[in-house]
Amino acid sequence: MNLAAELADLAERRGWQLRPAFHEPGRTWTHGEIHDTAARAATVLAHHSVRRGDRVLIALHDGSAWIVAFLGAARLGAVAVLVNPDLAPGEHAGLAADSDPALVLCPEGIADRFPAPALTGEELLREAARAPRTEPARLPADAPLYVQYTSGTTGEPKGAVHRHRDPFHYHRSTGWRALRAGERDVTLSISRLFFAYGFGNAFVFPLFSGGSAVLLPRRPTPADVCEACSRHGVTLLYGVPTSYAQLVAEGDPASLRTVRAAVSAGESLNPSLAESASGLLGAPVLEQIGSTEAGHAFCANTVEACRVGTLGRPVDGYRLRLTDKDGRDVPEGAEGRLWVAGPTLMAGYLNKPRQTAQTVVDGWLDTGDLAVREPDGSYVHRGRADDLEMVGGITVAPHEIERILQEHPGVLEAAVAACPDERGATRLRAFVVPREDGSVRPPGTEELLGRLTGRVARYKVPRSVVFVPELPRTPTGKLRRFVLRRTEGN
Ligand code: 3SK
Repeated sequence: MNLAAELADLAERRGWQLRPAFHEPGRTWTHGEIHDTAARAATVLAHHSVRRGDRVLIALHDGSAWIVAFLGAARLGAVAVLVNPDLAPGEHAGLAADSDPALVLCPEGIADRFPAPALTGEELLREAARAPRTEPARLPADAPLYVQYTSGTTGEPKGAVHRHRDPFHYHRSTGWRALRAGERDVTLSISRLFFAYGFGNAFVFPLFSGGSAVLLPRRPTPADVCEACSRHGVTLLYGVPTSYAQLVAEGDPASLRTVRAAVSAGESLNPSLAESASGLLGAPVLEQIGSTEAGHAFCANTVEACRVGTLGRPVDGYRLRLTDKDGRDVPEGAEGRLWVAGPTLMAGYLNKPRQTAQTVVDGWLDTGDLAVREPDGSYVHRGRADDLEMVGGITVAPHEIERILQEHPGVLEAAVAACPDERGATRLRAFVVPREDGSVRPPGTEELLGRLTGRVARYKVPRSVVFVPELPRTPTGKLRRFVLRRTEGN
């Protein structure tokens, strides 16, 4: 099989050629144009010495060149390495050293960061317009298709390898069964194409369902989201909790009327934020969880069944387990470490057999998350297993405290970290983003800390509260707690 060829055949069989596939500023590409240009882009890549099995590093901003580069590489049997174009020079050099690409596709002006020859997206599209089509390489279904780097909240990036067959499952279990993504849908994903979440949302689902996606070169602001929604009639919006918080503060409900469902991932979604975002959009906000190593979502709320405050149920084809510290299954209602088994677990981390063996054990992927299974089969996220703060020699799970702070209607987001006080001792400090849309009175320190009294042990009550406009996060929306820990003050 070959993913690029299968998608092109699907578009032909279903008569999608003239339907819009990708809207970028200034141009809409149809499904037919995308697949035809990709078949020609494969020839361009071959002219630039890319062979079956070689890697092609794609560090382009979201747009048609990204899509065509990915499908062109897949058609040849080459492996796309998906990289954030906005990384620092040393970070790009590190990923290129790890993945050893035969060719790099990157924006103008940064080619000298990479030892391999490079083309810009504009050059690829220009050369593809004149090139003949290349026949697809016939590959086994488990041939490697792409490498996606985990962004990581700390530590070195690891490249998860996924196969040609994996996107079929992403679409069947999440795109179709959870979201009913179809021909009439217009997608907007805050998460970029090089992330697992954005890749499924804005590349896989539209191509498998005959719908379309809006591709913006930069991560959209709330004003961009509103503009894209009114211009293109977006029906499926994919964001992270912070983007929904910003949209609630600044979004214009009239321009968001076409949204039929919104999805939130990357971090736990505070139920009061879910309610206000849902009120703004007039549509459900469906929380889900996935990972780069699993490829896409493995537990999700669906358009047919959504329970706010939960991650929903395992998506079709995936199984979940919760274990205690000795690896034994925990009973319903008890917190445990979350493992997932399913058809799209990564083939492994590139060049890292030891880390692969630590992460995938007997076909089960260690997600590093903590969760509880409820009687109705839904899962509730309880933070990261390694996300523990140490105060006075005692470990504290910040998630437990944050959940209570976030129950206050005037709190948009809250995070807790162990920070040094003026004497150098470590104290818990809460960082709170107040809701500033005028709908509720902002909370005071006493009031917030008072909510914790009696609900958590005294040593878990933060010594101070700092009000901040936003929390430091990775581009996928995960909290960078280590940045908070470095904050000085009382
Ligand atoms: O970050 C997540 O939880 C996620 C959700 C859906 C798909 C992919 C990812 C990484």
